[in-house]
Amino acid sequence: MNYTLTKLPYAYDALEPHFDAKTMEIHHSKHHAAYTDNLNKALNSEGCECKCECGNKTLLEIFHNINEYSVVIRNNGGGYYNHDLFWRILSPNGGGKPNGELLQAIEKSFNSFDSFKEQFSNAAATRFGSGWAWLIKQGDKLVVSSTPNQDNPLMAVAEIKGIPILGLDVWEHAYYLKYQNRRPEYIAAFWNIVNWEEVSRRFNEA
Ligand code: MN3
Repeated sequence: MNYTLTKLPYAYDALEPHFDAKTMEIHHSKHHAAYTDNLNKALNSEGCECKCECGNKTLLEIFHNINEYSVVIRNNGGGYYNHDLFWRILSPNGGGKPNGELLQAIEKSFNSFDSFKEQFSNAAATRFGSGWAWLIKQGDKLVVSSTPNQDNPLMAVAEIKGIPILGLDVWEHAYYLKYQNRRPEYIAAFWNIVNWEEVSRRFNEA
């Protein structure tokens, strides 16, 4: 089994001025590419021999039993999956608010779209060091959470588990070239390029 680097559905400079082209290029062609290669190498070398036969399992099954796998598979499997989600929930035509069932679910779980945004932004700003902020589906409910490193809410080790429908990478590699230490500015810029159509699709599928 081999995972393939996600093809971006837009050009590297398409998310300017919010996410700059150079950061997008390095983030996708270097960071995401490395997670992809290292995941494939780990699955091919340790996967087939290990007791859990991880080489034959899907990433979701691996995440569900992540304690049985190596740290290399945890970090690179998460890195592969998280960035694949991240690129898809961004769009040069994004921003604004979701509508329909997703908006209703957000309002039901957080009282208002603005209080959801505030809670998510706060989770992203206060995640210490490297990690991700998430909007996840837990049954009928939507919940905001964050995870360290390349962990995600699908992993058995996550403090708060659920199906991620929106994620924000808060590793410094995601923003340092343009925003340096100003993570809150990067988070504020993110809202201008969220692809709510894709988030709604994931919400309906979850
Ligand atoms: Mn990243």
